[in-house]
Amino acid sequence: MNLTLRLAAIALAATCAAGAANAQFQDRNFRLSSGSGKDHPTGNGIAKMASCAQAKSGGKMKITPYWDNQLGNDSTATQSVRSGTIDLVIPSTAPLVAMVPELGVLDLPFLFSNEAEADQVLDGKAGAYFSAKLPAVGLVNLAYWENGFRNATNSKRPITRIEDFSGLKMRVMQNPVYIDTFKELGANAVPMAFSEVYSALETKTVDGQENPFALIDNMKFYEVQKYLSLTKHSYAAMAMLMSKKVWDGLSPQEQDTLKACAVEGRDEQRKVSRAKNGSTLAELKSKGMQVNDIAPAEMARIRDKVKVVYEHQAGKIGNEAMGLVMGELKRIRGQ
Ligand code: TF8
Repeated sequence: MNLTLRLAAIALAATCAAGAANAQFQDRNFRLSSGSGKDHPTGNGIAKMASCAQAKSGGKMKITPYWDNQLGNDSTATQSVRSGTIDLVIPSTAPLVAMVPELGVLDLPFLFSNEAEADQVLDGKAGAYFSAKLPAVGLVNLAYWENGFRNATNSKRPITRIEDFSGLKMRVMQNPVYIDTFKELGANAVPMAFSEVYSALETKTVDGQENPFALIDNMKFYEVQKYLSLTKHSYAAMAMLMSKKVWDGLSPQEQDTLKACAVEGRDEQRKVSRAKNGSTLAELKSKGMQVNDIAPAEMARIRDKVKVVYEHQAGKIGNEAMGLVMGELKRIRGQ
């Protein structure tokens, strides 16, 4: 075959391959619901995920975020994703225990000592175990993202020891482990959707709440909370969830692209979240919050007091999930 014909054949093959590749991608514009604002590290992650999807699909796969609970809070937006009216949502895993009680193990107080432990548990076989339970409730977990280590804020007093929790009306996520933990600390635990927290703090319906620095800053809680006490009492994960109804209608290439790009977004969001922790805490101080550490002896008393939550909640969580996560932590810690 002469050179011209060979070059034409190569060009034709390349065009067909490109065409076939594009045929694997349809024009999509996925709507994504986020409870945080655009300036939260979740915004960095979603930007990365969206640009990745665009690049890998020849511009066909778009992801459009809706911020600040516009499409509903963690629970209601997740219900909309289950029904297929919204394509994606990134809630904390905590409210998901209503559908998958095993996830409650992730909410146990002081479970993780650092982000590295959280990443290894969530991105390993334990995380896969929880993700495998989600399709049955109409959800596909593309990747675990980070909310972060949670600290307590309130408008009444610094929390320097367990007794300071006594009588505080503390908003908590709608999750039995958080309710139990704050009851054990002596607070009046008030479960409430995230979208209602700012006004509840402003009107003094509740005295305090608990969240990572990034959300305290992003939601401007410093405007209605004087005290930030560095309890670091739990690590909250988020999950990048897609509607199974939508997922099942995608080509294998579209599914692979979404998973790969959700992981790219996860890594970016975790990186930004951790890099900004120090500067965000400084920002909260500069915005008027009185920040206090808790003496090691008092932290030991707090940790000791909430240990019983593990026993209280083990029945709902189940031995399989408890055993899996505790076993993973023992392995990671070389115990
Ligand atoms: C909470 C959670 C939520 C997050 C997300 C930003 O306290 O931390 O804020 O899951 O909506 O409810």
